[in-house]
Amino acid sequence: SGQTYKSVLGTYARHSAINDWLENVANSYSSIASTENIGSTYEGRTMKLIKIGSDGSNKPAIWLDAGIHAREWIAPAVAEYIIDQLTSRYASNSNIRKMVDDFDWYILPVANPDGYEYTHTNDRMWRKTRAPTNDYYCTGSDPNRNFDFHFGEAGTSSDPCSDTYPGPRPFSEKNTSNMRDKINALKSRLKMYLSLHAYSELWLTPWGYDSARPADYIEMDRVADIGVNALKAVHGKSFQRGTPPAILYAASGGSYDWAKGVADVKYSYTLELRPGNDCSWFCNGFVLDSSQIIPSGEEIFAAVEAVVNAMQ
Ligand code: ING
Ligand code: ZN
Repeated sequence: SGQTYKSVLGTYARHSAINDWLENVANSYSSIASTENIGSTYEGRTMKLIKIGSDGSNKPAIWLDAGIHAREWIAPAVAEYIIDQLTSRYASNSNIRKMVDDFDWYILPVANPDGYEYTHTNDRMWRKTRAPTNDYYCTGSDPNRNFDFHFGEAGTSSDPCSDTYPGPRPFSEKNTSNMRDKINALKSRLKMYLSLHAYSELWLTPWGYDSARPADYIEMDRVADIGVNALKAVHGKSFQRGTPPAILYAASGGSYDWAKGVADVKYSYTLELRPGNDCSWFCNGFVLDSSQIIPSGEEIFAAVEAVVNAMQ
């Protein structure tokens, strides 16, 4: 009725359309949802966060971000699915009502808006930010190497032209420093930090920087196991769980390592969404048909619900 916005659900939408849709969700479900601009990017785009939670002060909180890497389009689309589930089904589904009554959810669906837009307009395979480096010919730092925890160690390159260039210094990128400031403001309430990436179908436990294990690794792994089992029950996908050095590659300065190691968020995971590594040489895992968005959203939402219920 007179709505001029277009739903982004099930599509790979542009950043401005996603921001407009977030405003519409907040207006449509204003008793449980509100948006907040956590800052702007190098190119001046607004980083819009949606908070979903029913009334109550000092509630435990969950953070979820997606799209730190520009080309991983499935991740923002799945974050949008989760936002829609938590809001549109709050009134009718008792499990969802409990999730929103018990926790405040802070969801940032596009954590690297400049890079994301660049993948729509110029280079589908762009990964990094779009801020200049000290090399005139090479743009962008890897935002998932730019956090201030073991900065510039494993899995990084000092070459600004590299896709894993961590930046000149920790939090040199506006999108990561905006995330830092908001997470720090919430941090005593944050019980879980989730970061959506793609691809390979992995549930990554801390740490990413090194094969050292956190003191509570057994508990991290227990809850991750509950997540991958709930995920598999939806469409049969088997996500492998483990630390990046054990099942992928070591990489330092990642957001989830910082969330656990510095912001002290106990449960911290990075998820690598669909597709798996089973496509052959002619397919590109970052280019996933949009028919996969809703099934991916369904399985990830079930997993998120399960891990939130499993936290101690
Ligand atoms: N993968 C992640 C990356 O940033 C990762 C994997 C995350 C490793 C966090 C270590 C720590 O390289 C993708 N696809 O981006
Ligand atoms: Zn990524």
